[in-house]
Amino acid sequence: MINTKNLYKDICRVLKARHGVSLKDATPHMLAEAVAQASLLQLGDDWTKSRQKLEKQRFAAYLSAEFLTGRAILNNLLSMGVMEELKELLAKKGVDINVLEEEKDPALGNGGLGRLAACFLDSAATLDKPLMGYGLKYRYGLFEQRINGFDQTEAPDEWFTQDDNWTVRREELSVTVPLEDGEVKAVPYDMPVVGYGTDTVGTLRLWQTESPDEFSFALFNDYRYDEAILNKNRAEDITRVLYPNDWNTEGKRLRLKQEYVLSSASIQDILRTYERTHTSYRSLPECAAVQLNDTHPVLAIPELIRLLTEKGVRFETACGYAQRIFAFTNHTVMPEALEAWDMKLVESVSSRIAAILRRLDRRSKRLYGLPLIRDGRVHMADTAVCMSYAVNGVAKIHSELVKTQLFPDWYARFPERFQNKTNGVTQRRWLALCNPELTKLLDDIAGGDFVKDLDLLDGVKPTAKAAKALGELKKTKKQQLSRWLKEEKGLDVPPEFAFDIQIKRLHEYKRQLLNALSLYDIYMDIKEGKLKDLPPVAFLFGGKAAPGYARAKAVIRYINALADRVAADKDVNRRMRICFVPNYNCSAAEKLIPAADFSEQISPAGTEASGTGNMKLMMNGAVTIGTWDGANIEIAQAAGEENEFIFGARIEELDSIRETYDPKQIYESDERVKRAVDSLTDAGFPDEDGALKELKTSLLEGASWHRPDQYFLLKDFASYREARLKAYRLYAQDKKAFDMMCLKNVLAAGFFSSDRTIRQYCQEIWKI
Ligand code: 26Q
Repeated sequence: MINTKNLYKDICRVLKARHGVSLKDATPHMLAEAVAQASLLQLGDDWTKSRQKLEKQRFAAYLSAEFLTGRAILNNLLSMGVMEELKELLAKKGVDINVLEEEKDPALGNGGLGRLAACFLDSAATLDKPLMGYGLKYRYGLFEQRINGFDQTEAPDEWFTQDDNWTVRREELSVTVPLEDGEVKAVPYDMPVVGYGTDTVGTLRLWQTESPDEFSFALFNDYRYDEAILNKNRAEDITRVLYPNDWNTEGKRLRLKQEYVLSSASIQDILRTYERTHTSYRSLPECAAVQLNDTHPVLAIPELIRLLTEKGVRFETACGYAQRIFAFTNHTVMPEALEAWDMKLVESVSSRIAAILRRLDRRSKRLYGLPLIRDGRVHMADTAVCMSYAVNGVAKIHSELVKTQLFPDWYARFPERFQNKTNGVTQRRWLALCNPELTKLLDDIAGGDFVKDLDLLDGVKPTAKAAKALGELKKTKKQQLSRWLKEEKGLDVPPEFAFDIQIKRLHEYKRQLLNALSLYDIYMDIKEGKLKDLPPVAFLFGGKAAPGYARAKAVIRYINALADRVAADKDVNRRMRICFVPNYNCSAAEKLIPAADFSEQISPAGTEASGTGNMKLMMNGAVTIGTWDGANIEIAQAAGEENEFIFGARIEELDSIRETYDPKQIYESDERVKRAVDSLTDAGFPDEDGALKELKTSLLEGASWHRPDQYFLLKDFASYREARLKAYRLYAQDKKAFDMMCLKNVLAAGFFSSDRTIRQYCQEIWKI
């Protein structure tokens, strides 16, 4: 356990040593740095011990191109169990601990998949499970989103120029990664993952690429400076920037290099650990499990085989080991998101890896009758399924789709490999850290340390008194959010409104456009004097569009244009408000989620693998307005269907109408639909490049690559309106009943702790 007074003393010492200032004169920036360094000092022994322990037993490695960790300082203070006492010690010197919120939020991930990886590390450390995270240390994280007029623009996010206080460079553990155009050096930077209420400190190891001979002396002495620089850049380019998931990475050589560096460096590291205590590779599968977070690190499979065969292991033996070491998680059913690399490209990055992939393809055809390479492209998901002992989806419905839609042939051959692991989220960050008010309430009514074990909420009686208290504290969280929106983003959102929130990456399948079109419909109704029984509602959106994704960007334009229209309309703006929160990220989520009354989870059935924002919102007492999709289903089942507002076509129905679906018919016959869809072109919203018009075309005519309205916005439009009106009316007419629904959601959130998910991975996949 960390002693707060010692930590405090170290903070003061670091400030003196590095800046020559005392606590009360430190800038927030100095303080952030000092807290990090003092924490690392205090955690040092525990961290070393945890690592030694991990290396002595069977462990699991979580390979992921993304770890969306969020801010570290306050989270780590919480996990170290020093938050309250340190807060008081600092306050005595006139320092508000909340100045540490100025820490920059490292955006080393796109969204759900990266955040899930971070939640998993937190849970594993808390449960004392030996799990090591392996990722990449991008110099630029996901771009910073700005709103210019109504449109998104992107700015680079250079996260660690100032705030890289938590990684420790481990020069001595550097490895060399062979690439076709020369070797690069991969240097690991370790980040501690502090378990909550335990001495375990896990490790997130992030690789950064550098030139193997930093100055390329030979070239330098030859006065060939530009060549020397070129080499340096060629290496450093690899981990320079995180790719946004626009799924248009066809032919992106640099992305493939990233994936290979992550794979190679991590596997080399794992083998090195193993070799310290073993002389043969026979027991490698008993010592390590390697979880592949989607296909991004799948080159780890041929890389392991390459390294083992180069050490003298027979090819077939190495394949057998791989098939007992690797496990694969799929995170999406979108066909366009399944990675398939051109073999010529692979060849140009690593001819050895290309050769092994071809051999694996022949082996797969021979043994299982199933190819891995088709039309000259290697299918990463097929490779993963072929070479793994376990394959899992991330929610019940999704794991069924993985079997029946994505890999039916593999499922027929290896049914025993296929599993489900419904996602979860860590209640440390997503409850204790972001919502201390609710945490306090639960302390009072649940007792026990549910921050450590969320299942303690299971048997708790939902009383009217607790429901009321929840309603009251939500008011506080809304006031805090409203203030933050004003101060940080310059946005006006009245805190006394109901808050309806949709926060997630912008994507057509997530249907932010359905939400916005439905808001246009509600807006026009209110303007016409209808819907007088609705409470005032603020509709908040947050999310980034991939820079090359024109339609997603058009949706942002439409939302902002509509927001502007509504705010300026005196007939309506006391009844509704629309607000697009720029630069949605982890820290914004921590503000938004505790203030939500309604959680928008409106993907068409069968498209959202799981969702995890839905869980965070539920845990904080929002009710779901959602479709029968992803983890929404399990959320509704856990909290009771009567405590959510479920709408829309189910998957069977969508499957049966897909071929004959005619959205134009709905457009022609439903006046509300027509009015809303026409607003894209006829409401006077600025649309110089015709992007809004193209949205309308995509709904009514389709495009060369898809049917009209491929995500069934018009199909679900009416039932969506009905569900949301019912939800808002309950809020207005029976706040007691509404608060009770919220409370029942909170109390049912135990299952959605990533602690439960990690326990299942440990028992059913990793055997640790
Ligand atoms: C791929 C190739 C090239 C460049 C980028 C990518 C790429 C990067 C990130 C592709 C996909 C992603 C991220 C996917 C993702 O976040 N999926 C979400 O995963 C969550 C955790 O399982 C689920 O809850 C969500 O339903 C799913 O959408």
